[in-house]
Amino acid sequence: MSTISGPSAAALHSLSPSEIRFLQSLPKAELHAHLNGSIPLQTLVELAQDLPPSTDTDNEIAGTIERLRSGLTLDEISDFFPLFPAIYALTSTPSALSRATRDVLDAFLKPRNDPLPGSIYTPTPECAYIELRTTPRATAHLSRYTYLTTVLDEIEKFRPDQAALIVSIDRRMSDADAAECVHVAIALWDAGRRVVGLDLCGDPRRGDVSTFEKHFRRGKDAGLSVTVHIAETRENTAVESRILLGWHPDRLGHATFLSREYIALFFTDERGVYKPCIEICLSSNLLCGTVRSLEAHHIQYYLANNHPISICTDDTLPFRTTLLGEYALLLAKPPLGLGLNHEQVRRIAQMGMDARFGKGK
Ligand code: 6MZ
Repeated sequence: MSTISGPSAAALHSLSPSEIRFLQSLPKAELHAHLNGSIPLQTLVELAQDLPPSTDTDNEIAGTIERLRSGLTLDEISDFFPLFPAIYALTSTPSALSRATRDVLDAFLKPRNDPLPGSIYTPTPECAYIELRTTPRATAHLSRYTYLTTVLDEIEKFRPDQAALIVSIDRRMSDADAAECVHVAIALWDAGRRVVGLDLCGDPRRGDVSTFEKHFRRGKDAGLSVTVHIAETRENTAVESRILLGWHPDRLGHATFLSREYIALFFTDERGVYKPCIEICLSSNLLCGTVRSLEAHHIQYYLANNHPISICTDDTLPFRTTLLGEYALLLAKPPLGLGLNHEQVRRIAQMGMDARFGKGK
């Protein structure tokens, strides 16, 4: 199976060679990519082959790989999160985590040969810059500190203007686990490692976001930037969004169901300058069923209101996409894409570059 076969594949296939070359030529920033959701399928297959047999996990791993191979369909967003225990079983040693991180970074930063399967387009990197995010896990083989240094060792093989790390806190975490993640993130940032921010992620139907406020404040006070997954589903959105916007995050992930009332209330401070960039993940939203169609997608509102956005992949493997594919969704004519013109797409790519946390590092 090609790595790209979701909604973005049809958009990409509909473009002319010169339109694809145009998209390839734009300097693009990938600001919302989860490490464990972006591992190439072939890497997962090989990591599974390397794993010693275990009756506890073998079936689950084989089943998850098969679902990913055959092109995952989801009935709703909560069907998405059960993919991760099997993937996590494959990335829980230092060597497997290094390998996975390396392959993810290579997929984004090394020239790709296959923007369209079977085509002969010039190999070009997916993006100029990536802020890869991941949730530090403590496993039998890794502490949270070692987890993050293992990932950072791979990230720091690239230049600072190419790759940086965002540390994710999963909203299903206990208070003590979240505190530890932030503590380690700050220690690494203070030590000059290439950590640039914190993220709040995880199943939006789980956890109480208010419990994380003190940890995110600590990170912000230490100098880290902050992004949060916000209003990804309709449930709890009003109460949660008010809490999360109160943290004044530097960027917002998804913001699908953010109400116009809150946008009016929060997106202008006394100087009228608080306009956090919205990380937009088109294929993710379509495949998780949180957005019905591109026509109904909240990107339309943000574009019409000249609000900064950044185009991102979220999880390339389950959403069967690439960053080029997500940009194809902007340029392709409706109903396959949004039908934006070259100048609009160029401006969107620039907005993503402008919203990097790692600009100063
Ligand atoms: C919320 C998501 C997500 O961190 O282990 N994750 N959280 N919404 C999404 N959109 C569909 N996609 C991924 O990568 C996997 C973790 O990222 C979060 C989930 O918590 C998932 O367990 P890392 O590298």
